[in-house]
Formats: sequence, structure tokens, C-alpha cells
Amino acid sequence: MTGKSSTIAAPTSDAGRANTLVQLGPGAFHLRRFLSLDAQSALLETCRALMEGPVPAYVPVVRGGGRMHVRMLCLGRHWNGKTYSYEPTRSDFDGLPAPPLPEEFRSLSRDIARAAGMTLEPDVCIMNYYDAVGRMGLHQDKDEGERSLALGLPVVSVSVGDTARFLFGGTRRRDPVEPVLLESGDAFVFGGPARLRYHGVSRIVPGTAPAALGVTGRFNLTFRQSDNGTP
Ligand SMILES: O=C(O)CCC(=O)C(=O)O
Repeated sequence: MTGKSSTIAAPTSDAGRANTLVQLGPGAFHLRRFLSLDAQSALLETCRALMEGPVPAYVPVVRGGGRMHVRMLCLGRHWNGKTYSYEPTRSDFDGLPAPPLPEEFRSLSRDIARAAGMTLEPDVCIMNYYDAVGRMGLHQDKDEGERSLALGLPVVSVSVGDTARFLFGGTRRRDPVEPVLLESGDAFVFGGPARLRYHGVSRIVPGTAPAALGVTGRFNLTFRQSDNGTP
């Protein structure tokens, strides 16, 4: 499933920074510079407010007792790291309800999916903050439910802040991985035949966020449609 990527479109430009859509195999797309600097700044502000809000971000402890290397906040529905399932409240942490998924987030994820030729009606956003030593091991996103996975409904990801070295593998853990640098404002979509490809973040590249954003570290948002989502 891995292999050479190809640039298939250059839809728009933003202040001289051309957007490009790079395909990494069937169903997998890297949308470089999808967000303008202004859009990144607005997204960053919302992420910070939510993560420091009444239902704050936290460091999940997963099944087996390992602590994740990110701060996480789930919107819409909560991903329980002990049961690997979605639920309305954070029963593995503090019992608080997952905050609603803002309409502007839904709309952003629909736009990104559409730009990659797919559709998504998300009911979940997992927001992760990576500091300079943040990372995430290789995994598949397969907790969204049988129907969602069978339809290949995409995972839509968008990043703001420092660059991440994102690893994109195949559908088996032992498949080779392709490193992709996800920069601030980039989006990434994997659905259809790519929906169950392994992926992770091996490292953050500190000091690479646009200076105008005034941010250290990286925010990543992944949008998904669980089987509880709108059909
Ligand atoms: O931070 C990223 O780019 C990937 C996040 C991810 O793999 C996840 O939330 O499942």
C-alpha cells in the first residue's frame, strides 16, 4: 500500500504559498498548506481555549498502563483509552462529558474531506497537543465501528504549530512506513482502501511553527465518524 507519492493538483495559493494535494496511494492524501495563516491562528485560539476550558485536556493512560505522550481532548464523543471505544463521558478519567463538537470544526473537516474527493459527517474530534518531545506510536484507527470502517469513511486530520514527522504505513504493522512532514496548516486524509493504514508521529521538530502564530508545540485534530454519527 505504500510507495511513491504523486502531486495531483494545485488548487489555490495563499500569499505566495501554493497549496498542493499529494496522493500517497489510493484513498490517502496530504493537503499541504490547506489553511491560511489567519485560519491557523483562529484554529489555534479555539484549540487553546478548549484545552484549558471547563473540560480540560489530559494525558491518557491506556490499556496496559502506559501514559500517552500527548495531551488529549475529545469533542463530540470521548475516546476511552482503557476500552478503546467511544462514550459520552470520560469514564476512564474524570467522568466529565465530552464537550460538543463546534460547528466550525465540522465544517472545516467536511471541506478538507471534499478537497480529497470524500465525504464525512464527523461526530468526533480528537484533539492532541504535542510538546517538543510529544509522539504517538504506530497504530490503526479502528474504534469508529464496523459500519464506518466498512464504508471506509475517512479520518481527516489538520495540524497547527510545529512540524511533525508523521509515519504512514500499510495495513499490516510490519509494512514499511513512509515519513511525511506535516507542517502547520497541512491536512491529511485517509479513507477507502487507506482507512486502516497504520500511522503515528515519530517526532516533533521544535521551533518550526510560523513565528506569527506564537506557539510552541503542535496541535493536531482528527475528525472521525463513529457508528453513532449522522448516517
Ligand atoms: O498527530 C497526528 O498527526 C496523528 C494523530 C493520530 O494518529 C491519532 O489521533 O490517531
